[in-house]
Formats: sequence, structure tokens, C-alpha cells
Amino acid sequence: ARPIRLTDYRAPDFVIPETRLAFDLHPTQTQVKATYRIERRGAADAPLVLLGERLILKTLRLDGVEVAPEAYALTPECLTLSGVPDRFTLEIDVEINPQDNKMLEGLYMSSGRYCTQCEAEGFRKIVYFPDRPDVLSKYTVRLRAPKAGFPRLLSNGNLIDSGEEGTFHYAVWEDPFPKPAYLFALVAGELDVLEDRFVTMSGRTVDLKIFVDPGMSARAAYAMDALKRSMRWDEETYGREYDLHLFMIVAVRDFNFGAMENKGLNIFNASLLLADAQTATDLDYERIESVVAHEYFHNWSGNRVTCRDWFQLCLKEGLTVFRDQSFSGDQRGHAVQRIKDVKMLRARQFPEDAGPLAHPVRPAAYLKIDNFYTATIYEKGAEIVGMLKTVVGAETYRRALDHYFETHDGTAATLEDFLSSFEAVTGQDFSPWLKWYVQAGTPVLSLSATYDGDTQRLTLTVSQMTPPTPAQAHKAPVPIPVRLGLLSGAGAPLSFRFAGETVPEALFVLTEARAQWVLEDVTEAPVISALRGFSAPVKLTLTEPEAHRFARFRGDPDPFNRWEAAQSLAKALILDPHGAAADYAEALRATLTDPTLDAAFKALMTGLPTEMDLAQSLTPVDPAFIHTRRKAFKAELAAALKTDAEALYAALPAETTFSPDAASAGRRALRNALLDLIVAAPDSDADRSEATSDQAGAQAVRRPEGEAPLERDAAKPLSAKQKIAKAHYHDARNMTDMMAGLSALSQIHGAAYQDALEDFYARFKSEPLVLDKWFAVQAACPHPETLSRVRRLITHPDFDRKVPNRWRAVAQAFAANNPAIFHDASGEGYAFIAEEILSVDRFNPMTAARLIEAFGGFKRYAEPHRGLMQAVLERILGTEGLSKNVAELAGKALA
Ligand code: DPP
Ligand code: ZN
Repeated sequence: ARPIRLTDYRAPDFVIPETRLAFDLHPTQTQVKATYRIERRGAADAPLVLLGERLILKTLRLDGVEVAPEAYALTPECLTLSGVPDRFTLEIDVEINPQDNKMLEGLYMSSGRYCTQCEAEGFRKIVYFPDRPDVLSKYTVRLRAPKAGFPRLLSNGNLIDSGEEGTFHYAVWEDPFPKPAYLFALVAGELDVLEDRFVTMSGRTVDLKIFVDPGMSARAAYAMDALKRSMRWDEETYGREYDLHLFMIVAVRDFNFGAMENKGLNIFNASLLLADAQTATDLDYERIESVVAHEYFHNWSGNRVTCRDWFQLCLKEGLTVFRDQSFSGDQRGHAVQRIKDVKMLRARQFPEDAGPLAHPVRPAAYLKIDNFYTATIYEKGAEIVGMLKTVVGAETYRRALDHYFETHDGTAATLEDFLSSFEAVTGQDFSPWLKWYVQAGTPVLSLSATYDGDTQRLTLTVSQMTPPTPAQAHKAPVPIPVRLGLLSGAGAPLSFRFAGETVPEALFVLTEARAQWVLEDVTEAPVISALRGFSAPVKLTLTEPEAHRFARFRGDPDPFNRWEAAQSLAKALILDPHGAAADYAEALRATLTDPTLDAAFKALMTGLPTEMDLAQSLTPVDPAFIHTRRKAFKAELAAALKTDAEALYAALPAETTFSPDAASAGRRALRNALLDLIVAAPDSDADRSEATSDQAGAQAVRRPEGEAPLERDAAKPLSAKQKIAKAHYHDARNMTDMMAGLSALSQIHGAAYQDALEDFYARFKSEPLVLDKWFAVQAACPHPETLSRVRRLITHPDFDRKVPNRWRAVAQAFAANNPAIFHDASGEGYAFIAEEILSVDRFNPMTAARLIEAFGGFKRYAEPHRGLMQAVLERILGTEGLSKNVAELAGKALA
């Protein structure tokens, strides 16, 4: 297949100012009738090329006259008409089969309902159209379906007509805002609705409707609340007002993405919309809040101003992620939010940027754009917007964004347009920032300091280097904002003079490969606190004594750097085979007992770097070493803090009434982080006899299938920590605590874990979203027995590969959240995931391809992992009938 290149971009030859669609909905034979008003913009002899896949073309009429078959060319991917006039009306009738559509792109059925997913290139699976984001059209949509079973007929915009035709009924929707086809949506089926209202800043009333499975509307209450807060926030923070009289969200079970910002009719994966105390965790609530905000914010950053082509994807995604992160920070606290965002960036984007799948935030070429809904485009894209805000300041940033929205409203824009808004309001040149968009790889920022006590001068020498990435051997410097402060040796803040002013902290921007910054009036040799708030998405190297990190750990006034210091210490100590936990435990004890710090922050401080984090700091990666060392360090830490952790845990009783607010969630997070630490402690002598339960489980791998491996443990008395975890699980009044209990039990393994799994299944077997968690916790259990367990899970009657949530609950949870077992030296984990990718690729390539990432970094791994992963990738790539999606990523991973 030939790649699509940014440099090949050409403006469309035809525009379609008006689109009329009529759907006669039928599970296997839906009739779609499209009427387009078309105008030529390009060369007089340019043919009209419409894209369409998996469509049965019925009729084609140009200005009312049927087009003869010899007057058009039809291939499996497009319909070409030559010699068309400059202005004309084209009518196209096609037939499609929603029931058979398991790709979940275009029009498909989920739980007996019709729904759509058109981003990026799904509209062409509904009808022939110039399916590209720079063709904006005004849509009028007529839906017709049987009244029975399909009482709701929804599409974008405003409902302008509806009526009955015998046992059928219809609805006509008109969206007054021109939009690209990827924002088209329809939903038809039986749905309950939760309704509310929002009065906009100019006094208009907007009806808000969230549609969910019958009986589930109470679970949409939190999403509704988040929606109203998002709408207010976008008015107050960005001056952006909602523009239709109706805003609808629909939750569906089968969905490739998290959610989709279709104009006026967002469609959500039910897992990111439905929540109540009994079925959703605090993390679910947090994600619902941020995704509801994200999709709502797209109404301006994405819909009103859309993307000229898919290379500009981060124009809408990076900006919208930055906007939703800022919203979440305002709702939940900026320090904690920033730490979580950076954790996510490092867990997903940094590895991507360091491996064969590295690509710029604006890629230069692709085979399947679906493969570029990546952490780089979303999260790194958001970081760039954040850096721009940091360097220009909040007020100028707001003026630049106002300029951007006003100048490009109703158009399909580019990243250059975005940057030029910053130029327009500052008069400065922002072209150096384009480097961040076109250059892949994570820059390494090196910092060294020399202090002169006589002159009280601190000289910082900084330099940057971005390592080569595929197809980009040489990199230019990028602008790097560095927020920097100083601490005394005792850990107190130390002010200094810079540019004539005495300041507690300064912002430097490194624009060249190298620079020197001189700080005056520095009264003692300081501890440097650089890159505060993670002011740039770079890897910082700073050679300094361990004591400096401890000083920041204990008292950096910047909470991000306080957390960062703890993490980097933990990383170094874990990766050092002789690293001891005693000093770290002391500093953590001080943090945990500090009454001025909030619980959510303490919870984050209690968490150690993940095995994935650690893998990034070790070459070659040895997953077993990382797992063993992390476990040993955690056990040592837990032993040192046992008394404190147990006392703090006991002092934080489980809350009886559940509130999803940030402060309550923070308390639960801390209590659950303490539980995690408590169960990591080695068993005391009294419990020693129980320590064998781990080995009993390990032997289960070699037992024949079907034999209950843990049964014989059931009679054993429980160890102290098993008792705590079991009580935590059984006493839980909400899903957050329940999952924390279950996950703690999964860490210990043994009979109590098995009992809890059975109990959980019995309670929640009819709750699909909760059952996803039940599958995921088992797939992520770091016990060797998981290798055989995942094979049993995929034969479970509730397992269904055709439902992406359920499939990801096993396959993704195992590949991404269980490094020790996924990377088992036998290669069985790799083989399992390879088989899963190939199975799902047969019907849902978009979702299957996402899992290739698990093998992406194979070259960094030690043998036998490296060779085994390479063989698996080769096997995948050699498979006949492979999708373009999987072929593109597997090919790149191997290159
Ligand atoms: N555009 C969607 C999102 O927001 C992806 N389906 O992120
Ligand atoms: Zn988005």
C-alpha cells in the first residue's frame, strides 16, 4: 500500500455546501439515500472522486438523470465521475449492512441499536463522499425505522420534523453548522434519557440529554454534572459558548474509542459515561469528568475550527487534551492533576517516542490514520500547547486563543494557523515552535551547575539533544521552557537575583543547543529544583548528590518536583541491586505524617514507579530483574513503614456515604495506597507458614486445565495481610474500595483472592462494565499462574472479542499492565497476545492494531525477550489477509 503524505496535500476539487441524507434503517439492508449540492473549485477537467467502502451502489443520478454505468468508474475504495458540470446535484442510493459491521466504523449495531463512528474515515462506509476533513457541508438527515424497538431517532443539530408512517416513524434533523463528514452521527434504538438544562453566558437555554440503556439513567447523573461544569468552564476560561439549542450524549457498549465529539451528538463508550458508587471507581469518575469535558470542548477546538487534513490531528486533539487537563486541574487541584498527567505521558508517550513507532506530533506520512490516535498526538500535543501558555503567560495565551477561534471559525485549519495566532497577538516569531510538531523523539535536557561562593554566583550550563528516531537522524534544537528554583542544603526555599530582580523562581527558555544562565545573590551552594511543574516534556539529566534529591523529596515547594524527586530516587534505588529503602522510608514517613499535605498528593507519593517506568531507565530491559527488585524494594519499604502505614490506614476509616468529589476521592486513594503498601510487607514470623501460598499458585501453571489449582489452600488460615485485604474487600461500600481490596488480594494471591473473585463474579455477572474490571484484575495479576489463567478467561462464557471493552479487559490489561508475566521468558505471554491480535484483526483492525504497541520497544529488551518478540512480530506480519492497520504498525516495529 502507498502511504499518504502531508506534502501531497491538495485542496479539494469540489465542495459540497449541502448534504441531505435519508436512512431507511434495517439491520442487514439499510438504505442510504444521499443528495449533494456540489460545486467545482478545482481544474475544469478534474473528475469528481467520492470515497466509499463496503457499499452496494444502487443508483446514481446527476441533476435528476440516472448516470449510465459507463459514465463512472467504481473500485472497492472509490467512485469516480468524469466530465461533470461546475454545479450540479448528485443523488446516490446505497445499501449497507450494519449488523455485520464488526469493525465498529461507519454505521453499526450495538446491543440492538444503530450507532455510528465516522472519525477518522468511517463516513465512507456509510455512503460515497469526499471523506476528508476539509470538505465542510451543511447536513439535513432523515431517519426512518420501525416504531417498535427504535423509539429514538437521533442525529446532529436540531430536530425539525418528525412523524409516523404506519408501524414506522421518522425524524428529520438539521445541523446549521457546516461540518466535515467525520462529525456526522446517528443513533436509533431504545434508550432512556436523563435531561437537564444549561443557560449560556448570553442567556440562551440549552437542553441537555444523556441517552443510556433502559434503566440506567441514574448512572448518567455524574456525567451530566460534569457536562454542565464543562460548559461553564469553557465560557469562563476561554469565552466559548455552546451554539445549538440541544446537546446530546449517547452511551454505547461497543466502541473502538473512548468517546466521539460528533456535533451536538457525542457518542461515548459506556465505560466513560455511566457511574455510580456501586459500579464505578474514583478513577472512572475522574475519567468520565475529563472525557465529558474533552468531547464538549471539541465543539470549539475541533468542530467550529476543524482540521484541514489528518496530519493536523493534534491541532484539535493536543489543544483539546490541554483544555481538558486544565479543566480537571481547576476541578481537582493542579499539582495532583499535573503529576497524573505526567505519569501518563511517561507511561505511554515517552516509550512511543523512544521506539520504532516514534512519530512527530504532526506525522509526515501514514498508511492508516487510525494508527495515529496516539499518546504522541494527544499527550505530547497537549504538552506543546502547555509550553506555549507557559512562555507567553495566561493572559496572552487567552488572547491568542481568542484570535485563533475567531479567525478560523467555520474553517479547516493547520498548525501554522494556530501558531500564527500567537504571532498575531505578540508580534513575535513562533516558527521555532513548529519543530516540536515536526520532530519526533523526547529531547534530553542536561544541566550542570557551578557555584562560586565568593561572588555568590550560580552558573547553569544547559544543553539539549534529541536522539534520532526512524527517518529523522538529525534534530534541531527546540524551545524548552525551564521553570527553576533553588533550595538550601537544609531544604528551605532560596531566592536569587536574575535579570535585576530578586525572585523565588524563574522561567528560562532554552532556544539553542546550549546556553549558560547566571543566577546572582545565591547565598549558599544550592539544591537545584529544575523543570518545576514539568515545564517541558523532556528528560532531564542533572548530576547531583543523592542528598539533593532527598532535600527536594522532603520539602520542594513545587509539589511536582517533590514527587519527581521521590520517583527518581525510587527508580535509582530499585535499579541498584544493592539499593536500600531505609532513607527513602524515612522521607516517605515524613510526607505521610505531614498534616499540611492533602491526601491525594500523599497517595501519589506512596506509589512507586511502575515496572514500565523502570523499564525505560534500564538498558537492556530485564523484566524479571525489574519485577523482583521492585517487589523487594517495596517489601523493604513496607516493612520499614509497617507500623505507620497500619496506623494511618486505621485512622482513615472507610466512608459510609459515597461522594465522588476530589477530597473524598483523595482520602480513598490514600487509604487504598496504604493498603497496597501494607500487603507488600513480608509476612511476620507468625504468618511464615502462609508464605507458601505463592508457590502453590505457581505450581498451578503446570497442572492440567480444569483442575481447581487453589482449592487446597482454602483450608489454610489467612495471614495477617490477607485478613486486612479480605476485610477491605468485604467491608467496601463502593467500587473504589472493593477494587482496591480485590487488587490487593491479587497481589498476595492464594485462596482469599480466589474466593473474592468468585464473590465478585456472583455479585456483578449482569453488569458488563463491572465484569470488565473482573477480567482485567485477573489479567493484570503478577503471578505466574496468570499465563494459564488468561487462556481460561478467553474461554469464559462472558468473554467476547467482538466487544472491544471486554477484549481489552483481558488482552490489553495483560499486555500493558502485567509486564512481569507478559514478558515471561517462555514467550507464552507474547504468543497469547499475538494470537489475540490476529483473531481480532479479522473483524476489527483498528482495535487490534493498538496492541502492537506492546511489542514496540522490543529492541531495548535483553534476550530471550528481544528475539521472542521479534519472532512474534514477524509471524504477525507474515500472516495472510492482515489489515493495513496491523501491517503498518508491525512493519514499523520491525524496521
Ligand atoms: N476525537 C475523539 C476524541 O476525542 C477520538 N475518537 O478524542
Ligand atoms: Zn479528542
